[in-house]
Amino acid sequence: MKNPTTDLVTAYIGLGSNLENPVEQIKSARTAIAQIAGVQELAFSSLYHSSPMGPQDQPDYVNAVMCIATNLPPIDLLHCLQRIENEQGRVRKGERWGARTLDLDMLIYGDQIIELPDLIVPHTGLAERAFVLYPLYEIAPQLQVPGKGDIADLLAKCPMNELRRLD
Ligand code: A4P
Ligand code: MG
Repeated sequence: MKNPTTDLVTAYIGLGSNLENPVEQIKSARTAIAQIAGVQELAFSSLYHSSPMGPQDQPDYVNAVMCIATNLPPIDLLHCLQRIENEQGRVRKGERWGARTLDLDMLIYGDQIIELPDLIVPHTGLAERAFVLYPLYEIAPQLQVPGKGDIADLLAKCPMNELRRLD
């Protein structure tokens, strides 16, 4: 029988910020995610500088990807991520893909494909976004993305364009 308190799933979180000191926003979010009850950090990518996808009249982004082990169900994990976004001053102005202090996307949750009204996993657009694929590949080069295939194959089809690694 399954024991929900001990069954750990490997999940990947995409972090993005382009307001109010993005590097510090990403570092604070990393700490906050690692402190969620039921979450353990397994790996964290380099930070990447990226041009905005969407409206161009906004600052460039800092992006990263974190790998965690968790026993939280996916919806509970999403709510924890949204709480951290709010605590770090995320304001939703209704503009699609607008500037934000912090965006936390659940990229992958184990081998699950989830299609709920409030949660799509793997995250929409994951396979086409350089600012997701390159940091993800850095920490999980063997990853099979559920429903989409080998990360190395996805990366090979996605030009790096203006993405660059910080540090
Ligand atoms: N939602 C559904 N699935 C998920 C998931 N897997 N993870 C829902 C997180 N949330 C998920 O999100 C809108 C709704 O998506 C939520 O209510 C949640 O239930 P949001 O954070 O309120 O709004 P958003 O992030 O503006 O919307 P969206 O469409 O998710 O945008 P993206 O895809 O997150 O893109 N450019 C660069 N260079 N780097 C970036 O990181 N990010 C975005 C936002 C735009 N341009 C960017 C970047
Ligand atoms: Mg988002």
